[in-house]
Amino acid sequence: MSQAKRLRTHMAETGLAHIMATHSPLSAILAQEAGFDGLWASGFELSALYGLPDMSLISMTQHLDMLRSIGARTSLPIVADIDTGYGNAINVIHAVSEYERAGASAVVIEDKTFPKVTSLAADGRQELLRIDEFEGKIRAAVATRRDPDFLVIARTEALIAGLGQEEALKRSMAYMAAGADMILIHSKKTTPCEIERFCHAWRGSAPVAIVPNAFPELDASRIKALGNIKMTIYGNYGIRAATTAMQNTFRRIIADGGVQNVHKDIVSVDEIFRLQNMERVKDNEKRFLK
Ligand code: SPV
Ligand code: MG
Repeated sequence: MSQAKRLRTHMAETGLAHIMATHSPLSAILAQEAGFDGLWASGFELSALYGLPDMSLISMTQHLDMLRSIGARTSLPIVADIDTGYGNAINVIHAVSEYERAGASAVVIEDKTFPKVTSLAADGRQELLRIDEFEGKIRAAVATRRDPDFLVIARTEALIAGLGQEEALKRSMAYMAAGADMILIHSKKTTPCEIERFCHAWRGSAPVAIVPNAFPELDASRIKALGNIKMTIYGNYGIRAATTAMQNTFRRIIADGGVQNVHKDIVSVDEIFRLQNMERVKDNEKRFLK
């Protein structure tokens, strides 16, 4: 069974896939060990890893390299955040074929113009494509995938752009008709009201995906109660958690004048060895080094 099929089956059987954002193979290993159903190859997280804003500055090659490295060390389905698809429908054809070959189980393509601006920025420049142009990008993605279970997820930024619910519903319906398997609806309101309203009004047969970054109170039980959300993506929690841990540790080392206090509060080197699979290296040394 392909990873994509596994992801579809999981959503059908459990009603909700919990997808954790990753920016590195290590963060992906930790997400898998924690019990998530899949991994989000997040543009925001990878941009932040490079110390850059999430504004189409990271190249497709950089993102693909990271996705391949993540896939090499984990066995969960990967949902690739391909932003605007790196250009027009022709670029989408190239991107989908590369991401599927690299091991992704799904792509999320958003209906913003290239270069995009991160969705959650206050007063961000949020320009949307014409609906028919984005429909072409969705049709191109669907026509390109080789595995019929590979998910093409259309993300509308209509609410992010302040265009309102009617525009979000109209766009979502058009993208579903163009062949999208799911609709990702995003909002930067600090309460889930916009998302809940959208879900109540959504009449399409395509299930919904969300990224509850700005409204963390929308937990799994509240999501399931809405009925049509089948995927929740924890969009920037990995990089924020890593940043919190490093900020605290690094500041303490400076404040304490050494590592004498922090070393008790961080994982041991043995734990890193475990995550690096050093045991296998030891076995191989015994087998092959003479
Ligand atoms: C990402 O994680 O890159 C996303 C989610 O697209 S958000 O940053 O909330 O737009
Ligand atoms: Mg993104």
